Amino acid sequence: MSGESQRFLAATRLQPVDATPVWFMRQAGRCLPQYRALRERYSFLELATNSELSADVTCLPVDLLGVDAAVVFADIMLPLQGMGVDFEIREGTGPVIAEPIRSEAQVRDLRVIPAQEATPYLFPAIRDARQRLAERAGLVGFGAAPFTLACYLVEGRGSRDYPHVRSLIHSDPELWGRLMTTLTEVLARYLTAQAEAGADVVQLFDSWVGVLDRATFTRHVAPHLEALIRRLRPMLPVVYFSTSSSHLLEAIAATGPDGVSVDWRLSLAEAWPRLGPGRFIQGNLDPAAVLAPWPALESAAQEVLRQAAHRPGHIFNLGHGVLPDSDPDRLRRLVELVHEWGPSPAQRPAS
Ligand code: 1CP
Repeated sequence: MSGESQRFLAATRLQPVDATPVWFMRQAGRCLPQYRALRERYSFLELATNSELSADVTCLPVDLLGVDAAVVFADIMLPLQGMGVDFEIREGTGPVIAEPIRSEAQVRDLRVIPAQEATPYLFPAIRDARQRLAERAGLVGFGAAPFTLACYLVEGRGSRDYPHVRSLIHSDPELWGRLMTTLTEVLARYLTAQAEAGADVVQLFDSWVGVLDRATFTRHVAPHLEALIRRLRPMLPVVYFSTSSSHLLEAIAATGPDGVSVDWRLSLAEAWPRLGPGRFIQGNLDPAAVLAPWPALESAAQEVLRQAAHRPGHIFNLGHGVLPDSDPDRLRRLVELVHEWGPSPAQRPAS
């Protein structure tokens, strides 16, 4: 086995690994002092739209934490830059859309242009990071899933339960469908271009899908998700992430992702059979456990590994992003713990 990218990629193919691969969502842009120092000098968007700095930040956690995969330093909102949607990333709040998209005319005016024109800085950053990482780590490209991008567009900013979004689905399902079709096309282009630039897998972040009931998800969201996944899968593995969505798990699996990232609310032992055979699983330590004293963190991490039970296709991760107050030394120690947990049974020498 020649390197950690092999370990990560082997797990996405459900092949035996020498140790469980591990990376952390939001590992680049939150708790690392080196990232914070860069943020003193540049805004988030200045960093993300500068190919060289973006590649630097992408690679930081591999050097500092020893993780087996890097996640491209970008954001789920970036494709909106090519759609003619004005937004800002506000400190402490996150994305804010200048004029939330709720009318027929606004949906009609959304532009669909080639990804290279919409986000030209991103693809050189991916090519550069891919080259710098070489065999040391896999490279995870990402975008929002269509529903979560629609959440920001329609609601205008993050929300606890997205009432305007749910109301639009029910009051004008036809307009909702058109919005989702447009977003699916934009995301297919955006993620295809990431695959072509050198991403090894792509992750679809559907952070807020848990606000939907199963019937609404199945009827108004799943067909678009399935169409997006179908476009991407011939090129590379697709992993789907969501939170508070255990009521949707079977419906999510039916949309066809290669892997599913599960949050901490559901144990891996319970999630695995519900997702069915042939999928890799990422997860699912509670990010808040990283803030606890080491013995508590250690036992919480061991519990996740026990639940995974060396099934082929486990990639250790948190159940949601790294919390900003996490100590990087803790994360580094956590990576060591996961790697020391031991190889999958197929790789153990016969005794
Ligand atoms: O390690 C990394 O930071 C990797 C790059 C990355 C990723 C994977 C960023 C940079 N954002 C994301 C994904 C992302 N962005 C998600 C999905 C994951 C999740 O649920 O956490 C979501 C919902 C967003 C939207 C977004 N962008 C938020 C969340 C706001 C909310 O409604 O809760 C925020 C704060 C941003 C801005 C942003 N994106 C990334 C960074 C580093 C930042 C913060 C900028 C800063 O103030 O420094």
